[in-house]
Amino acid sequence: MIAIYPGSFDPVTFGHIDIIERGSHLFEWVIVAVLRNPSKTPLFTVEQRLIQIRQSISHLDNVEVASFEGLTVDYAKQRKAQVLLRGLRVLSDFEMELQMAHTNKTLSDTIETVFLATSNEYSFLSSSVVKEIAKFGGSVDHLVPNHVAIDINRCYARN
Ligand code: COD
Repeated sequence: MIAIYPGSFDPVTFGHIDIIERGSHLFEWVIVAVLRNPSKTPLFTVEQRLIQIRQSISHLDNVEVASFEGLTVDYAKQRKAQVLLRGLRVLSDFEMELQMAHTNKTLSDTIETVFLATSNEYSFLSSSVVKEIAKFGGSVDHLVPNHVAIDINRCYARN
């Protein structure tokens, strides 16, 4: 079974990587799909994020990293994926994720959303938290892979 793990990944964190690793044990093939969203101003370009994620998951041989535009379900159909993989951290995630899952179900009846609960140690972790800490000069070494921390520090050092 093929699963798509869609997201912004701006930047990828240990929380995302944990979901990817666990998803790779459950599904034959996992496609980490970075949305090209022209209405958002990300910290990293899609191309930078693709490189960051690829370096982070190079130890997994059934995971691919790609970008997509438009609706996630359309991309899933195009890639012949049956599952949308999503992570759940806190109750507020659940509300948003459930709404998204229901919306996607109305768009495609054949694609199911599967949720993985965050591992305890990453339950507080989000890309926004990482950016906030780095912006104010804190260390993010324990939250993202080393190559991503270097990219983030370079970004904020310039600003
Ligand atoms: N532990 C576990 N899971 C985590 C953690 C963590 N520490 N951090 C993040 N996650 C999970 C998130 O809950 C999410 O499931 C996933 O990782 C990705 O997170 P983000 O923040 O990088 O990405 P999102 O949630 O901003 O991605 C949103 C999409 C791009 C998937 C969504 O906007 C989308 O599908 N857009 C395309 C248009 C579309 O199809 N719209 C209709 C559906 S509403």
